[in-house]
Amino acid sequence: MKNALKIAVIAGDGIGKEVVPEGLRVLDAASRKFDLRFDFTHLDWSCETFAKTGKMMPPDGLDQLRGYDAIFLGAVGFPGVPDHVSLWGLLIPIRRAFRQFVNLRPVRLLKGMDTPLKNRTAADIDFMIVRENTEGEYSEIGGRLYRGTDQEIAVQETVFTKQGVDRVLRYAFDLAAKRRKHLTSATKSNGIIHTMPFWDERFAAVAKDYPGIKTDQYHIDILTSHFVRHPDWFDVVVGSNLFGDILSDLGPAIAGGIGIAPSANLDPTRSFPSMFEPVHGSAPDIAGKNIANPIGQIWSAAMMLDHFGEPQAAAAVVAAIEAVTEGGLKTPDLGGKASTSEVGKAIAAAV
Ligand code: GGG
Repeated sequence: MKNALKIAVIAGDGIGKEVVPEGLRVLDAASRKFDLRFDFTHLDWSCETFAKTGKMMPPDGLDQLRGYDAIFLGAVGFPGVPDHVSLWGLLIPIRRAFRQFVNLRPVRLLKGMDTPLKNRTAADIDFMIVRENTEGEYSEIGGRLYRGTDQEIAVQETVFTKQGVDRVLRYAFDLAAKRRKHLTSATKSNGIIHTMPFWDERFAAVAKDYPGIKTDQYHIDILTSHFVRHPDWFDVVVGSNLFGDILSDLGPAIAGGIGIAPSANLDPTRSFPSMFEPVHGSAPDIAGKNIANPIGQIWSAAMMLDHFGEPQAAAAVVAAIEAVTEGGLKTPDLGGKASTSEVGKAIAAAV
């Protein structure tokens, strides 16, 4: 038997509390099948905690997380706590403190899933979005002046560093090298006059080290159109923090919806724990009804298994998801009637 992998579990808010147990159920099934051991520690860090303590996590929260092999997170945000408070109080500090500079978000039309795009099949929709995850447009630099007056000013600085841009570009090129050898860059260097031309310059410079990779770049506006009209053009797509965030909601929308979308916040150097979470948020409108789709969370668990060096277990979980969707057991967001726990149990059984 292998050593236990220590996983910090933060279910968070809203449907996070419903989909995380299904992710854990499937991880338990995978551990039995593949002789793995997981040691889960549940951390009750959420908007509820904020309401009680004024903080999303304890002051030593990041130090507590440092010793884990990974973090398995559900969703963050709930009415009553402003979204920027909940995000900057939990998710973003974790990504930054643990240098999770890659947010990897697969877009793939799984078996049994419908795409809203006419005449498209699984062969057309299979790409990876690499989102820069620690700088860019998500920056604390800026401020507000003259609040509440007619002269009120809000300023927000975007930060691109050579080190930060190059490392995420290199990750994307390396990933493309293992796939279909094609990398697309999301830019907006016509309108954003300083940071985006810099991003393009670095993309061209790093590309010189990867002569075997075909490259192209599109302004973000037309790129969104191409995702819909030509999803088959893409293999790996790399974008800044904001562009990657937007593209990775659009991508899943063509592959069955945001409820199935997984993500991995990776520190590729493995100096710190990486974090695995569905792309979706806490969805307060459907929270507490046992109808949320657990697939995004379960697929994120598969990405965590991959990160742990267990590709067979990861593939088995994805195959189990596909067996269940192909069998027609689906939550209401996919047009079905199944509950969150029914889908989770079926996927665990299929593993
Ligand atoms: N699954 C985590 C979650 O709640 N995400 C919602 C969200 O708004 N995330 C923002 C981000 O990924 O930057």
